[in-house]
Amino acid sequence: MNYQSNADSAKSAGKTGSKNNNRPMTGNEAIARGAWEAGVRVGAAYPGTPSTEIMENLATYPVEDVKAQWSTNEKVACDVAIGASFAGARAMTSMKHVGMNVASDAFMSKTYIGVNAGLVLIVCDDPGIHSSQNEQDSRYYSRLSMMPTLEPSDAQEALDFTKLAFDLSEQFDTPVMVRGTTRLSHTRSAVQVNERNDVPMREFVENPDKNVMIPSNARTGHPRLIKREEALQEFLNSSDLTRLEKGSSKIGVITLSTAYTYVKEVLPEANVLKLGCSYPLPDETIKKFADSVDRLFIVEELEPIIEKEILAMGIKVEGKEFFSRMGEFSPESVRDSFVQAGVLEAEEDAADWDVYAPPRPPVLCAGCPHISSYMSLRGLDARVAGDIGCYTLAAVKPLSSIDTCVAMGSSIGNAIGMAKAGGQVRPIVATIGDSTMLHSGIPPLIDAVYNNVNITVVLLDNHITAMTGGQNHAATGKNLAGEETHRVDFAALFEAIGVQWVKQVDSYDLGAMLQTFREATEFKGVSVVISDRPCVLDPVKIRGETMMVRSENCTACQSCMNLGCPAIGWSDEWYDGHHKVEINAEACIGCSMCAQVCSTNSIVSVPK
Ligand SMILES: Cc1ncc(C[n+]2csc(CCOP(=O)(O)OP(=O)(O)O)c2C)c(N)n1
Repeated sequence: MNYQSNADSAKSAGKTGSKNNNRPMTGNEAIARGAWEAGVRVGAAYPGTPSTEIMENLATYPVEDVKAQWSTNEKVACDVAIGASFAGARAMTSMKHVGMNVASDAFMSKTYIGVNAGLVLIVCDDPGIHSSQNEQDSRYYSRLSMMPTLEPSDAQEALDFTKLAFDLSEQFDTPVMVRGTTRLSHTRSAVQVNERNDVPMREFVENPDKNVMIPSNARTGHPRLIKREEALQEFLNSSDLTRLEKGSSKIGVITLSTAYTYVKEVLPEANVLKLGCSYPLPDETIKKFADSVDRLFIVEELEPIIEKEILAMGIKVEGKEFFSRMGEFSPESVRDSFVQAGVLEAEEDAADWDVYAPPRPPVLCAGCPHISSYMSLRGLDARVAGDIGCYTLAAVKPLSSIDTCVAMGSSIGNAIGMAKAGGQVRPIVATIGDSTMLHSGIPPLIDAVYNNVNITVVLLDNHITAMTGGQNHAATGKNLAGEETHRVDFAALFEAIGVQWVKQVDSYDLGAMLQTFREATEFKGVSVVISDRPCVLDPVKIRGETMMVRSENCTACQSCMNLGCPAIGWSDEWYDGHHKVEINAEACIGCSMCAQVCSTNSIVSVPK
């Protein structure tokens, strides 16, 4: 099958515009483009690095072509795409790797059902853990759900494979996964674009035996899955998705994804079998390739998934004994591994690439409203179950005020468990951001009320999904397109759940915060404090009066340093053997929290 065939039947001009159809695109932009060219009509996602820009980009295409939306979490997004496919529209959902865990309940059954219109699930893994809570390899989900998985190696393939995924989905009656990684998502390269293939809507197919997953139907669905795997394997053995690049027969390398580009750079002469699909595997092609080389390697990032499957075919292959199971590959690391394997000679003056940028600790922004919440919790000596968002940075110095953080939405459940376990002398507090609360904080909050535990929940409401770059959510009053929509009223929601004690407080008022936390933790039952201030970056750019230090008054007590505000630094002046402090006027946003904690009233607004 030629995976560029969609271009031939393109109809509408849409965003193509100029005659030169080459343009620089990141992998994420190319995925959105590929989906649009494939005639996708509905897209839904929850943000997560490195996948976020896929849905943001899809939303830039004409709304008459495609309706793109933020959903409250990945499971909802996946269900929205599934619903659209049932209704006859080509549909897509995108997520980061841990989003797969959230969505998995839906797609684990959907693979049994199959599709009506094409259904594509994009997942972006994060080898090297640049911005995640773990390094899981989503290809295990391909096996678990038996969902065919395409793995592009550059932005051009990101576009082509996404388009192809819709065709395969309909041809083989299955959702199809396209798996990328951080490097693919965020690397820009030239991409040939084409016009949209406005694939017509299909009729809704009334077929409860196939579409309703009750046990009797699931029992017939399972053998369908196994047959489909065989059919896909047959297809892949003759498809140009599996590409042989002939070279010396001494070394054969099976590789895929961005690892392929590193192999080509490091071993340009090698015999390479490039896989476009990592599940199922083109078994016959692999066997023939293995027979044609003296020594066979598999170069795959993260887990030895393909390696084990090749070994299970009875083929001798070398892999993870030389190529790490952890972290992100690079041309340098792949070269080093081939040196270790004795394939390449070590280069004496190999590189100057052990020149690294000095490490910089992650910090919250100057004036970040999360700072005061954690300062106040420190004042209370609370046991803090944290969650995932910008505020997780309060776990590190100087705030050092989060005790645990597991996964999105875990904080409240973890706090319930701590309370149920007993033996805790400190007040038990769960801290959770507004986007995370909507994502997966509501069911555990209901659980807390239902099971009548003594915990305090602090909703860190900065009115945005800050961690992933400032996306709207159901409590911002705006949708993905930036249009006005209903805004969830948190206080009303908590009261409806049955929380008896709810108070909102301005995050910049440290005294009020501390007092409110004290009252909340003294309450017997579930209490919720809404710490309320918009993020300093979004949606409103806050700027109060810039602060300065009256150096003559500063006694270098360091109280302001406890905020961890990046606008505050050491000055060249000293008091009693300690550095005094100064404020960088460019970075200061005038939140005044430093003035509130200053023990000598040395911090004041810059006189006008
Ligand atoms: C299951 C899952 N989905 C998505 C993400 C990516 N992510 C991390 S935190 C976060 C939301 C942060 O927003 P919020 O809770 O409002 O806190 P803020 O960053 O604004 O302080 C997202 C989307 C993730 N880590 N895990």
